[in-house]
Amino acid sequence: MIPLPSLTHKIVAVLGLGLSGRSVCRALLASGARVWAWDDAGERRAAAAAAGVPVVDLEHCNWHRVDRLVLSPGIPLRHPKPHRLVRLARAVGIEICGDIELMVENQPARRVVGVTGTNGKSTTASLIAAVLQGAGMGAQLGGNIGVPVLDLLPGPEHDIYVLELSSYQLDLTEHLHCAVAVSLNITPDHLGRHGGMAGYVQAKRRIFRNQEAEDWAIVGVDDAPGQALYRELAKTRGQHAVPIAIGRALEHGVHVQSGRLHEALDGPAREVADLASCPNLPGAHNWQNAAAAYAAARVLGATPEAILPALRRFAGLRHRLQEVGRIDGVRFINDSKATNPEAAAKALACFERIYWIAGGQPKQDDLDAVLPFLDRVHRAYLIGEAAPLFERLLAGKVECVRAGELAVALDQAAADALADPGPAPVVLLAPACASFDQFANFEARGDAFASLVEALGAPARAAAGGVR
Ligand code: UMA
Repeated sequence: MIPLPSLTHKIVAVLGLGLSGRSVCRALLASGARVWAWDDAGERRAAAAAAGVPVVDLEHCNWHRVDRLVLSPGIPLRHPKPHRLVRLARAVGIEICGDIELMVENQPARRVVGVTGTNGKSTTASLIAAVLQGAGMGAQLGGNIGVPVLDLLPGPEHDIYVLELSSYQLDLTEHLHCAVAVSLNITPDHLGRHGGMAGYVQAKRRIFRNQEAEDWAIVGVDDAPGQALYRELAKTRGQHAVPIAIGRALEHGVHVQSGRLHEALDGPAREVADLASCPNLPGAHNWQNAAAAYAAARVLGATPEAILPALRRFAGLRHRLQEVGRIDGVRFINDSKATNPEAAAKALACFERIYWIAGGQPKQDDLDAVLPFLDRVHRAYLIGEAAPLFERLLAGKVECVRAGELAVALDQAAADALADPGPAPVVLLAPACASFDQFANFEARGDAFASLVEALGAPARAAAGGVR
C-alpha cells in the first residue's frame, strides 16, 4: 500500500466505495488522514462501516471542513451531469481528484508508464509489465486493470509503475507525469460520460500532459484521432514521439506487416520478430498491443533479445480471447471484454467459422465495425437488451437466433457448432455491449460463460474417463 503523507491529519471525503474507493480509504486511514466515506449504495456503506471505515453523510456534512474530495472513476465528474456531491464540493472550492493523483502526489520520483486507448490497454499494460520484468527491470502493474494504484508496493523505488489508465481516471488527474505514455487507439466509447467524442479524445490526451523532453509518447496511428494526436505531438516536440502502425510500413516508429514486427527507432526499418511465434497474441489488434509494448520497452532501454521471449511467453488475459474449453474439436472463446462493436470486430477477425454470441446493454445504435467480418459468422445468438436492435441491424446479413439469456445462447451455439462438419468451428462470446443489463460486470459475464462451458463439457469428460 502506498502511504499518503500529503494528507495526514487532513479531512478527506471519499465518494464511491468500490474497488478504488476502498483502496483509497485504506491508504488514507493508514496515513493518519480523517476519512469521511460515502457511497450512494446502502450496502456499500454498510460494508465499509463494518470494515471500520468512517461513513459520513456527505449530503449534509460541513463541506467547509473538507480538504479534498477523492472520487471513484465511475462517478460522473462533468457529464451527463456532475454528481450532486461533486457540485457541492465545487461550490466551496474543494479540490477533486482520483486515486492516481494521490499516488503521483506522494510518489513524485516514481517512473510511470501509462497506457490508454479504447481497446487493448489491459493487454498492452500487462505485456509491458511482463516484458520489463523479463528484461530484469522492476515493474508493477496496476490501475484500470483491476489493481487500484494505491494497492501497489511503495518500494523498491526503481520499480516502474505500469498503469492502465481509463478516460475516467485520466479526467481525474492533473499532475500525472508519464515517462512513457501510450495511446493505442481512439474510437467512440463512453461518449455519454465525456459529453461526446471531443470530450473523450480530450480525456485521453491528458496522458501526455506534463511530459518533458526526455519522455516518450507512443501513439497508435491507425485511426484519425490517433493520427491527429501524433502529428500534433511530433510537431510541438515537447517529448519524443513514436508512431505505431499495423498493416503499413513506417519510416520512423514500430510497425507490423503480415504479422512481422519491424522497428525503425534509430535507423532504417528492420524486421525483429514474426508475431506468429506468440501464440496468445493473435489478430491485428494484438499486433498493435505487441508493437506498443515493444516500443515502450525499447525506449526504456530493453533489448530486442530481452523483449521477444517475454512476448512469446505471454499467457493472455482472462475474458480477452480466452479459450475456456474445447469439446470435440469446437473451441469456446470468452471475449467478454469486447464491450463495444470495435472490440467485437477484432475478435471476429481472429476466426473463420464462428457461432457468435452477442448482445447485452448496447453502447451505440450501430454495428458498423463488425459488418466486414460477418461472412465468418455462421449464426448469431442474441442476448440481453440489445437483441431486438442487433436482430434489425443484422437482418439479411447473418442468421440470428433471439436467445435472450447467455445459457440459452450457449446451448444453441454449442449444438450448432458441434454439428458443423467444417474445420475448426468456434463458439465466440464477443458481446459488443456492456454487461450491466444481465451481469454485475464483464468479468461476471465471462465467468458465467466459462462455467456454462465447463458444465457442457462435463458429460464428455466423464465418458472419456475424466480425460479431456
Ligand atoms: N457510485 C456512487 N454513485 C454514483 C456512481 C457510483 O456512489 O453515482 C458507487 C457505486 O455504488 C460503487 C462505486 O461507486 O460502490 C463504484 O465505483 P467505480 O464505478 O469507480 O468502480 P470501482 O469499483 O472503484 O472500479 C474502478 C474502475 N471502474 C470504473 O472505472 C467504472 C475499474 O475499472 C478499475 O479496475 C478499478 O477502479 C481499480 O482502479 C473497470 C472498468 O469497467 C474495469 N473500467 C472502465 C472500462 O474499462 O471501460 C472505465
